[in-house]
Amino acid sequence: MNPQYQYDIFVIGGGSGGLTVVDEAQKLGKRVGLADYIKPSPHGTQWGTGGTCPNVGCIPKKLMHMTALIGEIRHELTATGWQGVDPHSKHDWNTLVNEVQRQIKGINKANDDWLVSTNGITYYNKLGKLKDDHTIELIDKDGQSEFVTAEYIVIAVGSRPSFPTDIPNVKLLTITSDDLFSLKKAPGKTLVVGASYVALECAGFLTGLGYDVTVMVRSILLRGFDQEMAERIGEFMKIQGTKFIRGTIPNSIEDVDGKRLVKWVLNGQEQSDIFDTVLLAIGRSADTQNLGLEQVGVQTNKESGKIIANDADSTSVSNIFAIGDCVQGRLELTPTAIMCGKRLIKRLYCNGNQIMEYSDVSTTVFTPLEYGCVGYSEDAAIKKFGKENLKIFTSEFTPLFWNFANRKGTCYAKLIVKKEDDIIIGFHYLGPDAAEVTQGFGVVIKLKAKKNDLDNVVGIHPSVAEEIVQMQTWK
Ligand code: FAD
Ligand code: NA7
Repeated sequence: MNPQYQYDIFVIGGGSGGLTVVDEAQKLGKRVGLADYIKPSPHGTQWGTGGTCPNVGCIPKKLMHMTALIGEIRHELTATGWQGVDPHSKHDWNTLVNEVQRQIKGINKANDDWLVSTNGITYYNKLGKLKDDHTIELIDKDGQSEFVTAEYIVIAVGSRPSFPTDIPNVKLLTITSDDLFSLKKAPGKTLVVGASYVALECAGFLTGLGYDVTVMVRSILLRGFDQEMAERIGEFMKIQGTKFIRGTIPNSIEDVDGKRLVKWVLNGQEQSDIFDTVLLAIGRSADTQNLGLEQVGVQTNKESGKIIANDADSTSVSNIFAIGDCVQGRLELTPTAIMCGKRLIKRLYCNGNQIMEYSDVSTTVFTPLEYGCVGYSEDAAIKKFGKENLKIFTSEFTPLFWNFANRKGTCYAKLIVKKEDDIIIGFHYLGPDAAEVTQGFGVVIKLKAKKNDLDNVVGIHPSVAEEIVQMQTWK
């Protein structure tokens, strides 16, 4: 303990990464300070403790996705003799929002209780700003400031939805994921702008809940993901009723009697349509403005505003660290922010030497047909190793229970294997319960398993995951 400072470690931002740092440090008896403050969205949406994941990210997203999947099962219920189920029954948005918000409030309360009752943690519901390399200014909602000092400072301020700069009033004419999960009025006919993770997930569950949904795609679906899988996701979403406009972006968005008139140009022709809601999901920017970074000498990427940190999470100022979504080049995922925070504390206080590894991280896109993957995409593997040096195994299949109500579409799995040593470097699965299936195979890939190892595994029958240990056909 360095008596020169009030805190051994002070964390700015109480999301997935920041709360982990706080927890790990307090368990070691450190004097820990935390500032967490939520700036409202342009529509005034605000939320409680825990950061993006439980309030406006993973948790409400997954709850709404699950709700859409439950709706899909109405058809199987009817087909298998369950009485009193109407496969065409309508969904009530407000009931869902209330339930989602009830669950979120439960998480907020657990966080609040823990923050105020745990010895060693001092929690400030205030905006943090660096004053010098050991001093943080804390500003409350009325603009009143106080100053605290710390030996180490960890910045974990996350990211917020981006907005286009060339559409007047865009922030008030559109909503983002910051507003969607607590939206008071059903979204109705919705245009989703963007074609990545958040856009496709939201479009998928809104379609599943019965809304008329169009996705406006600037270029490709799911940049950075395996493109064959991405196109298959798009095809499945189309079968479910989501519409796609590809190769354009909105030119203008106007208010017409409370609705949104959106205009765009496609193949040289101006087109337009009226929507009840425009949901922007065009990426996220680091929440680093007004953090005093420049003044203290913490370097950022000029374009993204994200903080530049090395493998050991150290910024250009040696006692200031940065973790999670606000760091340039990191995967924007909750479990990576959490593991990064754990390892940082181990290195700072427990002679740990493990840095966070971002390769071979399993992830799942919760589109109506879920997509889980780990390792190389086919495109990236070909670029790195050459097509002639790879074996790409694929399997197209239909889950047994889909036959009850003749669900349309197919599932698909892919393994990318190096010919040289038979090691599996890419796993891709598009089908039910992708997160559950992929988590296990994530371990397999991390341990550098060979295709031959999978060939020697006895499958579980009947299951969808058995498809993966039975793949014999390669492209
Ligand atoms: P955050 O969780 O964003 O926390 C940062 C905190 O710092 C916030 O509370 C913020 O208000 C606060 N803050 C900001 N500036 C200041 C300041 N100056 N002073 C004080 N406090 C400040 N990840 C997954 O792994 N799985 C998913 O399924 C998934 N789904 C997602 C769905 C959506 C719609 C979104 C938006 C994200 C999703 N993510 C998902 C990503 C995941 O939520 C983030 O990667 C994760 O929350 C990042 O954690 P963090 O600690 O870096 O930041
Ligand atoms: P991403 O993954 O950064 O994707 C942004 C998407 O928005 C992508 O499809 C972009 O198309 C598109 N985009 C970007 N700018 C525009 C404009 N101006 N107009 C229209 N479309 C645009 O962001 P997400 O929000 O999906 O996800 C961020 C993270 O949050 C993700 O990693 C999850 O962990 C949670 P492009 O391919 O660049 O043409």
